Amino acid sequence: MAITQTGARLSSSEVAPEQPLASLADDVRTGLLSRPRWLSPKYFYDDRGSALFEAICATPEYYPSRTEAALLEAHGQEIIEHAAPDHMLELGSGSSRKTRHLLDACDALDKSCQYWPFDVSAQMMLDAGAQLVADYDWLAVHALIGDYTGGLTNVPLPEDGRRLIVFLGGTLGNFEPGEARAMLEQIAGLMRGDDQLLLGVDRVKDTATLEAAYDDAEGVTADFNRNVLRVLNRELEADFPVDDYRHRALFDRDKARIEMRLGADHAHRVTLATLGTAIDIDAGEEIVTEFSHKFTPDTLAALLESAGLAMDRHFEAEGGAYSLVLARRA
Ligand code: AVJ
Repeated sequence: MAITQTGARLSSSEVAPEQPLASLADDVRTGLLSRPRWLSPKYFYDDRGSALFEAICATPEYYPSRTEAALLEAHGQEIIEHAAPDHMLELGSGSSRKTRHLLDACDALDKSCQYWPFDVSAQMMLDAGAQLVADYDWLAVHALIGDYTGGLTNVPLPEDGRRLIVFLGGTLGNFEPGEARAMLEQIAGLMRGDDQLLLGVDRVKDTATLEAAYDDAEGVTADFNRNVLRVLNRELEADFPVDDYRHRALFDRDKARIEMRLGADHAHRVTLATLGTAIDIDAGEEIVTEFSHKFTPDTLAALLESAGLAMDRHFEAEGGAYSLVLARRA
């Protein structure tokens, strides 16, 4: 595996998936020909989508990101004292903005460690990594470029040293229950005796608060949602009439999840030139674009247990609005 040394304490390498990942074309063919039609939320995140997500985090309605950041700031030292990591592997690290609370805690406790961000967006990781090694003179950053949903067995963590696996942002919530369990089992596979998982998940709460968080008044989330159609128009030479699509976010209390959908009021045909196919969308028909599962303390503990993990610490936001947990191998 080729390691690119970008600076004394900054390197990057590609992590191959365990098995070939479905391509955009494969996923779209499968999803759009299904009923109900669906598209994978991972295709939201081109540069425009990533910028829109950052803007969502700044809306008054979308509380998860800032609530999690406040928990990390409040409990950072306790987390680092408990986990005492030599290596911190973060799945879906993005801008690593929230990770700084953990690195600040390492700094305050004079506990150095090595940081292994794992993300598809190489440039964002390298830019963030360069800033991190500049700001923390004891830190080494090894950027891992790849899609962590492709499996973790090729992650090149050294055998020695305690590991803290960091999985924040409520992203586990985007996985359907079976997939979430499989993802946690993959993570458990990287954990030995003293290793820990730091997991951030959103909590079940009143429907109005949840639906507002996924349908802000300014319309940023609506734009973020429609962005997946722009990605398909660009990448698959499709001709979705993007602005004709209406955004909807519904909380399904039985399934404890937010469902984001896109629907057009008029019937129309969409050609996907790259796939050599066309689909006829009925008036009012909706495409499911994201699930965001919410947890209770019980459903969270049950999910962890099903993956061979046990909760060590549970940091809850006021009113149980958000959960940050430290878990070990059971
Ligand atoms: C970054 C995936 C956790 O599901 O809450 C934000 C993405 N979707 N607004 C989430 C998202 C709509 C977010 N995650």
